[in-house]
Amino acid sequence: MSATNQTTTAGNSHELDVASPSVAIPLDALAAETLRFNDAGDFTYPDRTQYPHQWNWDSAFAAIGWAHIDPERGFRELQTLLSAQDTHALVPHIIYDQGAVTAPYRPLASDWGPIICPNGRSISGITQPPVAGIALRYLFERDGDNDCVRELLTRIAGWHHFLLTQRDPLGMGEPTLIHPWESGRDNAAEWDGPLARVAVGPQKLMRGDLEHAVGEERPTDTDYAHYMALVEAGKASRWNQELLARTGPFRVLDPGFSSILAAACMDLAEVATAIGSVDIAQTSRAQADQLKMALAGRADSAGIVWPHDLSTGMDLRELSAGVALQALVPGVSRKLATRIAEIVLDGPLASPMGVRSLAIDSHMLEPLRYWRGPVWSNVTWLCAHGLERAGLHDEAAELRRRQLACVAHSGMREYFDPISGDGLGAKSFSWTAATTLASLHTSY
Ligand code: 2M8
Repeated sequence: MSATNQTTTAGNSHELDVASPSVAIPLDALAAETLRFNDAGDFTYPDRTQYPHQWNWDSAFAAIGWAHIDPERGFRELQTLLSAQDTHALVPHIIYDQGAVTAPYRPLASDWGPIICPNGRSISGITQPPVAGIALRYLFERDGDNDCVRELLTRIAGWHHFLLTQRDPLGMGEPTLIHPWESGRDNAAEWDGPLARVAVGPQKLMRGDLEHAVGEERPTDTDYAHYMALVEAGKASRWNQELLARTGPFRVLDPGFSSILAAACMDLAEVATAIGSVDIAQTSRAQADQLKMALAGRADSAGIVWPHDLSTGMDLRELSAGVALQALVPGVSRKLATRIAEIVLDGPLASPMGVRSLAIDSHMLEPLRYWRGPVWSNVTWLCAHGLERAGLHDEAAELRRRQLACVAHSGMREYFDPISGDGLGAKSFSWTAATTLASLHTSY
């Protein structure tokens, strides 16, 4: 650990570069400062240098963080995100910031083709884990009078409907993901097989990420060639979402994404009930039930649901963070929640720093490479959130303790070495800060 990264007690004091590297500040102040540092006014950059646009699930986590500093600002974050909804009701994974002045992020807005959302901003053609519904309830419980709740509710309900209709042409009961980026866990080991079958064209590979990050900690050139081939395929179809989900080159079910969606549907139902929006409450509750049944219907004998390749009909049996996120499914059985708690606290996904992105005994494990080894604060927080809701309070508290110990050790980094806890990737990362605030202020 470098001298500027030295910490004292977990949750108390820390030294980390946000603006000035040598100033020790308390963890909650550091987290708040990190969000403010990345604040673009109406949305929060994941990290203003490396990711100079608005990302979907990053914004939802940021809103959860803003709930502890400035709930009004949190609602505005969700409004900015949801106002970028396209004509399908898809909420895009990236909303480009025309004013971004740093080195160009790739893919460029133009790489997606001429897709512009109704409010004139350039967007990507794919989506990301629908954490926004979880964030809306989180904010609502802290500032229920906000005028924009009803509109946000309607927009998120529209997005969930899109995911469970156009993105489920085969009637699986879960959305089909058409790009690994949609899972948010870009280079997760489970996507290697389906990705390898995607034909790669002759396009010249342009990467912006390596200007900011070490190659060993990022997806490989081969990954990127496939990612860009999928962007080309989507563009060629004019982002025909139903067609891509039915016959596209990459089609998977992700228990992580589906479980987040199930939790978001139930959270939406709670908010809708509270404000008397009966139709959305009923529909959202039914969607949460549908997802729960669909997941249970393809569980193995221990109740674990695996990622699934719709092109081959085969499960992708990699024990990853996506599998652990099943803790979020509303009404998850005590038995399954306990099994997941064992896996993330003592088993193959356990680390003193939180939840590993890939099992310690996987032959694909690369402890420093992005989503195939390191610990991520947002995943650890989501798992704790699910276990808490499932009634496993001690286990949830232990996960939060590890999450906070990790950031106390290394600051608001993007991801962390699962053994040493040393920080990796971007240095001032918004969702690390946001989920730190959420865990510091937890009172269930
Ligand atoms: C990472 O993904 C982007 C592509 O969307 C990238 O690597 O450039 C992922 O960690 C994703 O989950 C996250 O939303 C995004 C911005 O933080 O970065």
